[in-house]
Amino acid sequence: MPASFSPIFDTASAPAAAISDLFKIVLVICGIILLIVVGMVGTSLIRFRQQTGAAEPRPFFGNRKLEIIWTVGPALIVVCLFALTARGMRQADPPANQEPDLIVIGHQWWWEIRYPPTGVTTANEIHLPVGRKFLVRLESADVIHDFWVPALARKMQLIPGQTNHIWLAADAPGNYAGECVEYCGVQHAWMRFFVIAESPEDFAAWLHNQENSAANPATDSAQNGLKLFQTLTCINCHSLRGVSVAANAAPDLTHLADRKILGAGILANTETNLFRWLKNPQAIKTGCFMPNLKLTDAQVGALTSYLETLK
Ligand code: HEC
Ligand SMILES: [Cu+2]
Repeated sequence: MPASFSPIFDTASAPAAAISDLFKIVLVICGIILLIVVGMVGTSLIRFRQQTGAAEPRPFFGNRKLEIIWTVGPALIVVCLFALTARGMRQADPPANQEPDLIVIGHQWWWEIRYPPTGVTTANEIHLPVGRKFLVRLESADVIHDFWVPALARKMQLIPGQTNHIWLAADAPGNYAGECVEYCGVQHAWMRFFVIAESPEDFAAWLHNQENSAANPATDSAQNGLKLFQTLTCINCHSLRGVSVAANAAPDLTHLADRKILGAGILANTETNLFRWLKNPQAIKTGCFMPNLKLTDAQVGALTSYLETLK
């Protein structure tokens, strides 16, 4: 896989840093409170334990000084945490009613990624220019999913019939791992994606290439593959811009060979793995919504050689 899972301590954007700071501060405050409570309980246990022959200890009620301390102290802590939370929310929540730079649609069990002004559609891989804040609109095609790139942004649910928004930005180039964090069915664990943050020039070049229609098949085998693609029901589910448009029931394959992963992270996108996937996706991602089409090795070979040309 292109990158390892980023813990939330290793952030690369202002909103993620604000959330991470809040988490660390809460952790420290709670740690201190835990030590105080455990320390006092421990001390009481030892100091006031039963002494042989001693009388019952004298109970006492009320202590204004202590009561003020334990009321005002926690109230101040809560006010500080509230302020830090408000700061985190302001950093992480974009204004409503603005045109999004990016639309992410959750499907069982993959991510549809759209760049609205351009018509570019891809899957399981978000490209992002370093240093720019992208407004992301989140939608769901079926059940509730949850979008999370720990190093870059807050978590946000994708809810059927509703749109949610977040900021997505990266301060440094890199591959940032993301995943679905709301149980959404049998292959929830394999609903992963990557945010690829790159220089504005590289991003522009990538986007420009994505705007192209699917490459024309150059070899006989690829030509044969395209024919099979059009006759073996693939086109009912998958779009190939320039060839045919489906209802987005499945990942857009126009530039499949340019992507790093297959099946939302379950396989690296290599020729061998693509062959294995087409031969029987159910053996690889059991329960996913691509059926085993029981293709022959020759058919799979031709399809693979065609799809491998879709850079
Ligand atoms: C009934 C709909 C359906 C049909 C028909 C179908 N697929 Fe799929 N395909 C899917 C779905 C859904 C996925 C995503 C699976 C997942 O990751 O959970 C997928 C995934 C893929 C992927 C991996 C894409 C990626 O970015 O991860 C490839 C490649 C692919 N299909 C090729 C084909 C080819 C070639 C055919 C025809 C032989 C075909 N599919 C027929 C629904 C379909
Ligand atoms: Cu999920």
